Amino acid sequence: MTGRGYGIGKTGTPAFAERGIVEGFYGRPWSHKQRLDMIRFTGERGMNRFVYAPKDDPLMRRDWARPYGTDDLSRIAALAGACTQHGMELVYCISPGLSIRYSSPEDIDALIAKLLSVSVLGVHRFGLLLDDIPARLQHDADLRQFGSIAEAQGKLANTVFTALSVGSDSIANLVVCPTEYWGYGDEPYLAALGEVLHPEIDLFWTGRAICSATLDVADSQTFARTAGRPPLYWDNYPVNDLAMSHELHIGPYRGRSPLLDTVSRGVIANGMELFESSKIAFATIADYLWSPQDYDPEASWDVALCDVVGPADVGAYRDFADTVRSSCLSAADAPLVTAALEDHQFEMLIGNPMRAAAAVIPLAARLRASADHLLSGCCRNTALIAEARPWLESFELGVRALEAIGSLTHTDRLADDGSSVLAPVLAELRARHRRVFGDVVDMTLDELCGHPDW
Ligand code: LOG
Repeated sequence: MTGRGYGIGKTGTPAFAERGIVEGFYGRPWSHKQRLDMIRFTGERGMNRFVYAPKDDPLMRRDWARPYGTDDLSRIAALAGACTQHGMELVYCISPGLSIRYSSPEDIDALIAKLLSVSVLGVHRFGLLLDDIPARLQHDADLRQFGSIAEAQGKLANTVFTALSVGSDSIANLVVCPTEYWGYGDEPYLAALGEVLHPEIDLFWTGRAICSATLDVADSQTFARTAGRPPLYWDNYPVNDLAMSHELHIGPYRGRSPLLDTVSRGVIANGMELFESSKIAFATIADYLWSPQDYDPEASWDVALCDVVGPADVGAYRDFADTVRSSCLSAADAPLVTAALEDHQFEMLIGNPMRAAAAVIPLAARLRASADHLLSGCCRNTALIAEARPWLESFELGVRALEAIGSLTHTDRLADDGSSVLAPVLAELRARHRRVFGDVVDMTLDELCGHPDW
C-alpha cells in the first residue's frame, strides 16, 4: 500500500526504494552545518539517502588519493550519525577518474584505503563516480592492460566492491556513475561495463540528457536490458551549476513517470549550491518519491513553498517564484505575466489602448508589492532571500518595465516614448543576465522599443 502525503509526516509505504539527494554540483560545497540541516530536512520528508559528492571538494575528486585527517573523518562520522537519526543513509562517493591508473596496484590500494577509512566509521554505502572524465584510457600502462575503458572501470569497481565487503561487518553497497551517464540507454559502452560489473553493483544514470526533461519507463527498460540492471537515477534537478547558473531552479519537480518506481532502483536529485533554495524542489521530489501516483506538482509546490519560505512571506515569494519557473523540466514560464502581455499586445493591435493598459496595470501593482516586500529585509528566511537576491533584483526591474508599459499605454505615449523609456530597462535586464520572466518581458520590450538601428 502506498500512503498519501505532502511535506513532513508522510504515512504508508514509500514507492521508490532509494529516495535521496546528492550534493553533486560544481561550485562551493555546502558547509558541514548545512549538510546536517539538509539531512534533517530531507529525512523528515521521507527521503533515505544523502549522497556526498561535491565536485569541488579536492579530497573527493582532484586530490582523491590524499588520506583524510581526523577532523575530516569526524565530520563524515557526524554526517553518518545524523543520517541514522533521521532515517537516512550516507552514501560516500569518490571520483578518482581524472588521474587514476586503472592498472596500478598502488593507485587501487590508495583508493581502497581511503574508502576503508570511511567504512570503519560505520558507513556502508559508497559511490565510485566516473563522470566528467576523459572517455578514453589515458595512461600507457592502462592501454596495454585493458581492451577498453569499460573493462578497466568494471574491474576497478569489482575490486573496490570486494574490498569493501571484506572489510565491513555487513554487505557493502556500491553505485558506479559510468562515464557515459546519459543517452538512449543502449550505448555499447554501457553494455560492456554492465557485462564486467558484479551484478550487485548499481549504476547511476541521468536519462536521455544530462538534465532530462522527462524520465520514462521505456528508457529505463532499455537501460536495464543494456546494462543488466535497472538504473538508479541521478536526476540533475534542481542543480543549476556551470552554464545554468543564470537560472534559479525553484519550480516543482515534474516530467517523471508515475510508474518509474517499478523500473528503477530509485532517484537521487542533484542540488544547487544555493542551499536554502534547493529545499523547495527537494521537498516536491520527496513527495513524488513517496507516492508518484498521487503526486500533483502544484499542490506539492504550495506545501513546499509555505514550509521553506514561511507563512508570512509565502504570498510574495510565490509571485516571484511563478516568474522563475523555467528549467530543463519546464518551458512554461511566468504564466500570469505572459497572459497579461499577450492581452496587452492583442488590445493594442485592435486599437484598444485603455483595455491594453488595464491588462497590465493591476498585475504590475501586485508584483510591485511582492517585490518590495521581498526586498524590504523583513522576510523570515533571510538566507533564502539572500541567495535569490540577483534574481529578485531582476524581478524588480521587470516589474518596473511592466509599470512603465502600463502607464505609457494608459497615457497614450507608448508609440512616442516607449523606446526611450524602455530601452534602458531592457539593456539592464540583459546585462544582469538572470533568467526571470522567461523570454516574455525581453521579447515584449524588444518589440516595443522598435529597431532604431535597422
Ligand atoms: C555532473 C554533475 C553536474 C551536472 C550538472 C552528472 C552525473 N555529473 O555534466 O556533477 O552537477 O552535470 O551540470 C554533470 O550529472 N555533468
